[in-house]
Amino acid sequence: MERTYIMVKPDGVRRGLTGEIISRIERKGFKIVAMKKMLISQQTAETHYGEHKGKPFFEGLVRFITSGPVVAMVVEGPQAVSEMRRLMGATRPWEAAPGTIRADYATTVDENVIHGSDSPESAAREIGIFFKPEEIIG
Ligand code: IDP
Repeated sequence: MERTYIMVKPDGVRRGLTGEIISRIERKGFKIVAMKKMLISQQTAETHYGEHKGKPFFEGLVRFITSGPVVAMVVEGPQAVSEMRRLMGATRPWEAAPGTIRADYATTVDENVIHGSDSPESAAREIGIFFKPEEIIG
């Protein structure tokens, strides 16, 4: 069993796609072991996206992810990290495989609906940023 950090980004929440995304995760057979709607602070956004600091899109990315509520989740299942990346599709929606969340619901790289950890190490780090251990109910 593996856990990954998944987040419906502000564009997904604004567009009413939260239910659709939860539904896809559940239909796949994965378990949502923690979930909350929240506003991300500037500081948390900069920590979460720390690896992109200094890149030209960093400031815009932080502004976007703090622009409205997100729905943060911990998703559990076999190979959850790589399988959720596969369900999400590529970062650039026009490169995402048909039938993936980003291919079906996004058109631009800066507003691409969903975040998912890219490795088990990132997952552990990101889950720790957004959830207290007691908020995770297995
Ligand atoms: P990921 O979300 O698929 O893991 P990352 O490369 O980790 O992709 O980038 C994090 C987020 O930063 C992306 O989801 C996207 O919203 C944003 N991003 C990445 N590259 C660009 C870019 O070239 N322009 C604008 N935003 C970008």
